[in-house]
This record gives sequence, C-alpha cells and structure tokens, in this order.
Amino acid sequence: MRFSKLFAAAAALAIAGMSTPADAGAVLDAIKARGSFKCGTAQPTPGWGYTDSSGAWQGFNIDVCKAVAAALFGNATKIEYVVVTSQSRFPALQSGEVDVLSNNTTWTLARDSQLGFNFAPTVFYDGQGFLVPKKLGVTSGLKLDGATVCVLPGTTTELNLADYFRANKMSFKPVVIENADEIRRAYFEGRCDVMTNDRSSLAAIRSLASNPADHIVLADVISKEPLAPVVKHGDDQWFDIVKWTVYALLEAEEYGVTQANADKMATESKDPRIQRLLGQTPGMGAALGLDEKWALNAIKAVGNYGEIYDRSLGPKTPLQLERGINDLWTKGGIMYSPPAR
Ligand SMILES: N[C@@H](CCC(=O)N[C@@H](CS)C(=O)NCC(=O)O)C(=O)O
Repeated sequence: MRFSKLFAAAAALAIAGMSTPADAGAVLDAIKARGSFKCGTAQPTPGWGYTDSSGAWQGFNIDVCKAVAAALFGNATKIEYVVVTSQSRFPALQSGEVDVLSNNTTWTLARDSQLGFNFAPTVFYDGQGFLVPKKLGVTSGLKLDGATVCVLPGTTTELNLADYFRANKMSFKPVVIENADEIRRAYFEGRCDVMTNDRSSLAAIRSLASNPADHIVLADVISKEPLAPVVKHGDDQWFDIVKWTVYALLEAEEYGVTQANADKMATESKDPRIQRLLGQTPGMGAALGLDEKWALNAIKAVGNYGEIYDRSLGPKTPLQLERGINDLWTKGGIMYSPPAR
C-alpha cells in the first residue's frame, strides 16, 4: 500500500516534470514580469563592452546579452546593463542584482559549485599574460623577478600570479586596485612595471595607450581562462536559454547563416539543420519555452559568432585578436556546438 502510494507520487512528479521544457524558476519568471533582464557587464573596456558616442552599450560581451534578449523577447534592447567590478560581480549575481554576467568571467570548479553558479558555453578561450612597456626591455615572464605587478582583486588572475611566481622562484610586489580605470591609469603612469590579466583584456588595455606600439603583451600564457556567461543555480530554464543562445550563434556560423542572410535562409534553405535552427521546422523554440524564431532573432540582432568576434575583437579591430583556438572546430579551433535538435 505504502509502496503504491509512493510510486503514484513519483509517477505524478515525473509526468509533471515532462510537461515543461525544463524546470522554470524564479529568475526567468522575474525577467518575464519585468520585460527585460539585467546584464552584468564590466567597466567600459574596448572591444568587450563600452558605450558608444550615443551612450549605447556595444561590444563582444554586450552582443552576448543582446542575443539573449532577442531570443527571449524578440528585441535586443530589452536589457538593463549593470556595471560590476571583479569584486562585486559574484555577490551581484547571487543576490539577483544581475541575471547574467557577461564580463570575461573564467569558468572554474569552485565558482561552478561552491559559489552556486552555472556557466554557459565558453565564448572566448583565453589565458593569462603580461603587458609591459617596451622600454623595459622584458622579453619573457621569467624575467619579471622582483617586479611590481598591477592586478585586479577577486580574480583568477590574482591566484595564477602567485602560483606562477612561486613556481618559478621569483618574487613580486602586487599593486591591487579594484577599479579598472584606476588600475589602467596606475599602469600607464608607471606605478607598476607590469599589468597582468587575461591576454585578451591586455590587448584591450594596450589599445588605450597614447601609443599602443610602446607596449607589448608578452608571449607567455600562464593559465587557462575559459571566459563564459554565468547564471546562478536554481533556474534551469534560464540557464538553458543563455546556453543555447550561445550555441545558436556558433551553429549559425558553422552553417553559414549570417545577420544579412538569416531571413532568406529561414525561408529558402533546404538544409534540415538550418530549418530546425531558424524555426522553419518547429520544435526547438518550444523545447526552450521560446518563440520558434528565437535563434533567427538572435542572429538578426547581432550576427553569428564569427561576425560578433570579427566586429569587436578580430584582426581589423584595435584589439587585433586572431581567431586561433576560438575558431570553429571545422576550421581547426575548439568552438563546437552540440546539435540543435
Ligand atoms: N577572467 C578573470 C579576470 C576577470 C577580470 O579581470 N574581469 C574584469 C572585471 S569583471 C576586468 O576588469 N577585466 C580587465 C580590464 O578590462 O581591465 C576572472 O574571471 O577572474
């Protein structure tokens, strides 16, 4: 008797579970009620996230948020941008001050578990490096013994820096400043010999120099920094939406769907993978609890992953970052989306 009751309860739960696309939760409910979501972004940084002359946010990390807004609301402007620092970002996400971080946060075990977060797919595979004034004549990180190093607090950067110097039996003096503008100024004013951060951030900082050619990002890569959007534990549907929006941008690049041709592809492509991705064959939108045009809207708003990359970070931008391992798996990189089916 007791057994059968338990069984019935379990079966009811299983059926209930099957009737929704995923476990909807408080975060997505609040976002829907508000009609916008809160995108946690770093202090303005070239390429990654900055405000243009009209005050509008632009950049690679911003495009990730715009893609999510377009997938969710069919409108890339339904975003409230919240600036966070390296120190304030995690409390901001935990408290609901932001719904997602899109700010060069590295995916690590402790953040993914202990801090209570879930990481969407990596949008940029990076590694930590060193930015130095050329006139210092330093050619390798191993020549930095005794250096004064500018570093942001609460970062993997801070931890790797200590590991690297210890492992190589070198000493350093940290200059720790939370405000990104201030730490950049400290570096440019020579208050530290070297600035350390993710190499892609160093490229952005270098581009701010009065003469970027006076500064060099050393070839050393001292860590793995997979940078990914982050949400908090407890709302699987919101997590799925952020996750699959990133994947959709990658799939679009893989299948040759661009911002310019997306509408035409949606109606004319005979490729079943494209028909599914762009909602011509329904099902993917419903699976996520979204409109069937979710991916089409995201791609129309910001372009595919390659277009986003080229526009903000690529060789033709001040950051001049080659695709490298951030290229698609079909082109020798490690960017790979599971199938949208
Ligand atoms: N990826 C590292 C470093 C993150 C980091 O430094 N991010 C932002 C702050 S949220 C930043 O200001 N980047 C450097 C800059 O652009 O000055 C981490 O997640 O700990």
